[in-house]
Amino acid sequence: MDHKLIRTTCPYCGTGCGLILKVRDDRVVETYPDREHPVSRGHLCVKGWVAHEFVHHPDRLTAPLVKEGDEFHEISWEGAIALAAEKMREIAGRYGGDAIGGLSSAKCTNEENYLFQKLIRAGFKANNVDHCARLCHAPTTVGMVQTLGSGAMTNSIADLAGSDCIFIIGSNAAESHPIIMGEIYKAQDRGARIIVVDPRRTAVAENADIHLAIKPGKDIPLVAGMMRHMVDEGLHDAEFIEKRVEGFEELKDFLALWPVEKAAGECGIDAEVIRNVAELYAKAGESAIVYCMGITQHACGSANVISLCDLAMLCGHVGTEHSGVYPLRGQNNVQGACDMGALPNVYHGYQNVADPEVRDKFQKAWKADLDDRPGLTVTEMIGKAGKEIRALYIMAENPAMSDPDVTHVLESLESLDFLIVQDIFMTETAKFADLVLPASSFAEKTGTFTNTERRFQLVRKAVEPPGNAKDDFSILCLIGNALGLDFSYAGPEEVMEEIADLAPAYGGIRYGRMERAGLQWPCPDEEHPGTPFLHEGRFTRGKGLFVVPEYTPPMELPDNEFPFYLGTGRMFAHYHTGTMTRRSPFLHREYEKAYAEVNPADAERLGVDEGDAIRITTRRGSIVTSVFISGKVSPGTVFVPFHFTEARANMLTNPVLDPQAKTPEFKVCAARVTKEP
Ligand SMILES: Nc1nc2c(c(=O)[nH]1)N[C@H]1C(S)=C(S)[C@@H](COP(=O)(O)OP(=O)(O)OC[C@H]3O[C@@H](n4cnc5c(=O)[nH]c(N)nc54)[C@H](O)[C@@H]3O)O[C@H]1N2
Ligand SMILES: Nc1nc2c(c(=O)[nH]1)N[C@H]1C(S)=C(S)[C@@H](COP(=O)(O)OP(=O)(O)OC[C@H]3O[C@@H](n4cnc5c(=O)[nH]c(N)nc54)[C@H](O)[C@@H]3O)O[C@H]1N2
Ligand code: SF4
Ligand SMILES: [Mo]
Repeated sequence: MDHKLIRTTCPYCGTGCGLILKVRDDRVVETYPDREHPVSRGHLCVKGWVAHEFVHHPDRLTAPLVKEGDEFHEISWEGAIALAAEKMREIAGRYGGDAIGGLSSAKCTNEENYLFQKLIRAGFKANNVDHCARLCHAPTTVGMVQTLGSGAMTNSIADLAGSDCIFIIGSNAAESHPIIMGEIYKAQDRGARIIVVDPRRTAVAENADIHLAIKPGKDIPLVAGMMRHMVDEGLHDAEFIEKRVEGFEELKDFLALWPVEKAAGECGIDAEVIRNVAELYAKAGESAIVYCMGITQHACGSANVISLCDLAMLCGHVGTEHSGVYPLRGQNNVQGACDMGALPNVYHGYQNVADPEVRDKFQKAWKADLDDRPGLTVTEMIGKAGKEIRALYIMAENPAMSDPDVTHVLESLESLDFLIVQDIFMTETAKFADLVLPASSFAEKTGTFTNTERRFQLVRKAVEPPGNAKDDFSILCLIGNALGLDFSYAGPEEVMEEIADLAPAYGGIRYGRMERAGLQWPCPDEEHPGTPFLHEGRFTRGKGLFVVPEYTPPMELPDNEFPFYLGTGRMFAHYHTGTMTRRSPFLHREYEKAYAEVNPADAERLGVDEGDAIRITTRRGSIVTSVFISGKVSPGTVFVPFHFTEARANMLTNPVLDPQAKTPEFKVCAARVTKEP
């Protein structure tokens, strides 16, 4: 045979499907599904089937680049590493270690994330390290930790197929998590009721038993109305609450403020419909809640998550095999990047930087002096760039496209004394860099990703990186050593041993145990089989806690000047800032150019046809894009995917943040739409 087959893990979304890469002459020529994979069992979505297509794209970065004037020039790796270390050391010497910020990455492996946060923390005695979870599921961590005690998905993906009722709110799983959607359809085939809450009539909504086309940002009134009806009618699980949850009196006081009719008025859903879905969810044998960015990307994102955890506990629908709360994690390794401490307030395993015992443990293990003050978040580092933050090291993130209000982001990147970008392509962000480091894609590295159900899985190297590119792990070791840290690891497996030794929840995670099906944490020791679902018999925090969700409507609503609701998000064929999927010929053919979904009635009023150019303007900026006439959006609403550089959705978005999680309100702002001549 002139080819080899390599089993690995999909680099796109947090489902973590199993891929088999077919390699010939050091090139990945095809991708197949892995029939024995515990999650995907022989299935892949369209992105997975062509996951190899961007790997050998001619645009791949192949040599380190340094900027001189406005131009990039190739330099040697020795020169690049020395420059990176020297600049960061010089800036830390002049302004203090907390003038250095690091953006780690949910696209990179656990081992790389662990090394990245160790490099920032031990190298500069600062905790300024964060990653794109801030723009995504940070409210999940805040909300779930307060109520249940753990910020992770309570159950496993396969458990969904056995649920009796699935309440999907703010998730377009049919496009964003198609393989998980498959499990939901299996449940529906068994007779489970599927309820969908989404302002858009997505494919998920289309196939549901009931679709609630809620007003954007009004989920708390809806859920409060449902809970009020349950308590009024005695549909709640009094025994479960008595035994396992505290704070019920406070929750009832809050529900007293939300009679069903009032909730209906606020969220735009009929009171009878609210009562009906409350009964379906409460009375079903085992009900699950599935949510995603429609819940978290709001100024009240954390409170939204809290209200969903309250709902699950009120009915005792958590802590069993087919119930639970499912935040669908986005990036391939966003669960892992959080678990590995690529966050400003915790080391890996969610060990608090401010806890003196924890700090002491890491100081000894890392032989370094560490800071006990939490660092800055992504949004704060970008906001303070050029001021408190003088240098940024960005590994595998593209904030020039993915952060809100990008006009300001570009100014921030411009004002830094030194910017290092480590990517596989020359991104919009890398164009601002002083130093660009060419890294490796998933197909060119070894390590682990952790999927949305807390499953550590192996990533296996199939081919060599192009040209002089190096894998992220090696680059981090070189920079770490140049900074005087002892980063002389033999390889990723040795780093996993350090990870396991320093965090109890991962104590039993070892490469040799993950060959077939990976391992789901908590997995405290080498005999432990891993944990498919959490909170059985006891919540991670002991008793569950009903927290009163603080409702705030969206910060910017349509008015005379900006009469449309603008929402942003995703579609099935493209991924985020498009660096990978837009370089995949197959996916590019599916959707070649930027567009905005416009309701037929609005299109007629604006006098535009399919494909016509329109200008969308908000208080932040304006873009020109093309019309996609679609009944998915209601009249008075436009939806813009954020995958397209030529019409950046984030020129438009409102940078207001959820006060607790610091996540931007990507899902709602006010816009004006006009026909372009
Ligand atoms: N094809 C593809 N798949 C992806 C990604 C990708 O870029 N492309 N990205 C991955 C990542 S990182 C993530 S985080 C996930 C995101 O996955 P999703 O969250 O499913 O994707 P979005 O399109 O951002 O938003 C989901 C839905 O929220 C709805 N929504 C907006 N506002 C509200 C509201 O106020 N209330 C309610 N109830 N719903 C609302 C929107 O109409 C939209 O249909 O997808 C992952 N998978
Ligand atoms: N308007 C709007 N904005 C949003 C959202 C929204 O719904 N609406 N969603 C937000 C969400 S949920 C998320 S998660 C963020 C995502 O925001 P980002 O993480 O900034 O977006 P990505 O395009 O995934 O960026 C990943 C980068 O890593 C590079 N890369 C891929 N693999 C590797 C690797 O192995 N090594 C290295 N070194 N580089 C690699 C890619 O080329 C790419 O440049 O966007 C957020 N922004
Ligand atoms: S569902 Fe996600 S992990 Fe699975 S093949 Fe598609 S993009 Fe990859
Ligand atoms: Mo995300």
